[in-house]
Amino acid sequence: MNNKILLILTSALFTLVSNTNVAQEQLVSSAMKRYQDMWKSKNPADNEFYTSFNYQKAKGLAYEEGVSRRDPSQIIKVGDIYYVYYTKTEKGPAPVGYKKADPSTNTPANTWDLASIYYATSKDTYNWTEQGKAVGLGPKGEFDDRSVFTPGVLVWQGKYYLYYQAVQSPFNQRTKNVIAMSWSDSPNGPWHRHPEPVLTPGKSGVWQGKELIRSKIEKEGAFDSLKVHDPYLLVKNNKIYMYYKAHPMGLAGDTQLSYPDFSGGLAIAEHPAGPFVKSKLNPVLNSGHEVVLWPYKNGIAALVTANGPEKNTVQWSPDGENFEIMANIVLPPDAAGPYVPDAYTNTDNGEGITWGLSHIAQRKNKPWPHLVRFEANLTGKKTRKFKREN
Ligand code: AAL
Repeated sequence: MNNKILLILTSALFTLVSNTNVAQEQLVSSAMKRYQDMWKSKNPADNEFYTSFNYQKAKGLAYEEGVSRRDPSQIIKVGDIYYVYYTKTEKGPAPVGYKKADPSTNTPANTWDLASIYYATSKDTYNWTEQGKAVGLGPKGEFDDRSVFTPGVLVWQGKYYLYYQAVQSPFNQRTKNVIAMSWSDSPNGPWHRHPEPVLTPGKSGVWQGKELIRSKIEKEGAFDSLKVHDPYLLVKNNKIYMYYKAHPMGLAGDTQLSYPDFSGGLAIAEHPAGPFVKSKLNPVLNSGHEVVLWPYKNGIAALVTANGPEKNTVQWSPDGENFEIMANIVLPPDAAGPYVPDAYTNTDNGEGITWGLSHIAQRKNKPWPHLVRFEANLTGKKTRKFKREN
């Protein structure tokens, strides 16, 4: 082989090899690019924000015909006793929807209408004893005369605070609700009703027409112009952080809205009675349903479920206001109330969560919501006992 041929062959080989390299570089799918660039931990099992969920019966709070038990609060531990607060309706007729729920017939519109807040205790976290009513309806004509439900609990300077949704009659699709509060010296009550709401919906939009339909608006309002739901309390920066679920007037599916149908708001106070000042960055979560958060390391983690483009994710934020998706999860608990050991300790090294109670919403053959126990591992510590991969 003369030198010229050798040169041609070598350069052809070089071109082939470099073209193959270029081709290989280009042959990266979007999924692989995300895998390489985005996922800090490539194996879900090594991602501290990833968990699967196990479910067990919550004895004493399980299915009961005619009775709705739902939306458990975070669980607190006082001495060696665990406490949970939740929405309960007394044994009665099945819900009939907003249109037929005439206040004079005492027929509920849904499984959280005409409800009160009850509480239960447990020593072993599996067997629960319902202790009775914590907070009932307010006087007729007041902001809480129709239903009080979805409690969140706060322990602050030796006192106990329950925050909850309160609805005044009549209850229909356009009813705006408030967040109310009652306090006590003991987790067992008696509870003292704070005379005014502590949080109200944001700047109003303008409804269209007189028909009581939530989707019809002429002008949109704030992200929380219709509902402030599911208060959830943590202590950060020595302040009371109240997260809540928000709905705007109108529905994003029907109108061009600037805000999601379901989002998460934050309001911060220095005292349990407020004033609660809404974050300028609201909404701080663009998806989710019942709001579930816990201190984790030097920030706050959130379980985002059920609704919105980022449903079924665990998110984390260093400041409690700017959340990022950290893991995708499946079969998360509905309306979880986790046991958060350091919810109110102002920690900057949050330890995470391992269990709690959640609800099973109404099903066709089992129309009454009830509570179940769940387990997770969102502590960053791997255990052999708990499987972290599905
Ligand atoms: C819940 C909460 C609110 C809703 C309904 C009862 O889980 O998000 O309270 O209104 O569902």
